[in-house]
Amino acid sequence: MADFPFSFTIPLPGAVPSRIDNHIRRTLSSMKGQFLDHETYQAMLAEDDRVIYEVYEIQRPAVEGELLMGISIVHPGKVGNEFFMTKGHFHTVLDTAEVYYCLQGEGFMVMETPEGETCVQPLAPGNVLYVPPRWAHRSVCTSRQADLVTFFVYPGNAGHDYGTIERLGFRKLVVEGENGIEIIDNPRYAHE
Ligand code: PAN
Ligand code: ZN
Repeated sequence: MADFPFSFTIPLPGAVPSRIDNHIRRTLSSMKGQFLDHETYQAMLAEDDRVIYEVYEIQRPAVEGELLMGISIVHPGKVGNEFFMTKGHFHTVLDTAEVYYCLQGEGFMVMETPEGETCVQPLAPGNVLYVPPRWAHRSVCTSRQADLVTFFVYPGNAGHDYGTIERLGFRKLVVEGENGIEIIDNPRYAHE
């Protein structure tokens, strides 16, 4: 029997969807090794295991033909000079794409391919970002006060490979430099 169509709303501001099947909260402790400044990371963690980002998932079967949707909310903040961000991942099925639609806040999507191409695109309300197949992606909130809120859609069979990024890091980082927001080469990037 075919599934029945459904709809839900994403009221703004706030963007907490009217339908939520799963709510994920990622805290500082789940980001071990991801931020450049390990010392500041440890010091912050000793004080408080704060929530860095949240995801509201609308669940569908994780199979080809389905589309998985949800809302991603990255909170404002920094570890040292580096802005709060998602863990980031490649899709396990590398040849799967994703669409992000920015609803609130400001930031960047940091992307790279396994071959080492990089691309960092700004996110602001109204921006639609197409992440092509093969590109790892991480969202970064650069606002001082506002959450970075995006709506995403990706193929049901995509899967998430977090291990590659946990091992290597991303080649580019988004930091607060002397002259404002800067995109820098990751000095800790671990070439394989
Ligand atoms: C998004 C991300 C979400 C959280 O749904 O999963 O923004 O980021 P991490 O998965 O890197 O923790 C997506 O890209 N799904 O494929
Ligand atoms: Zn993805």
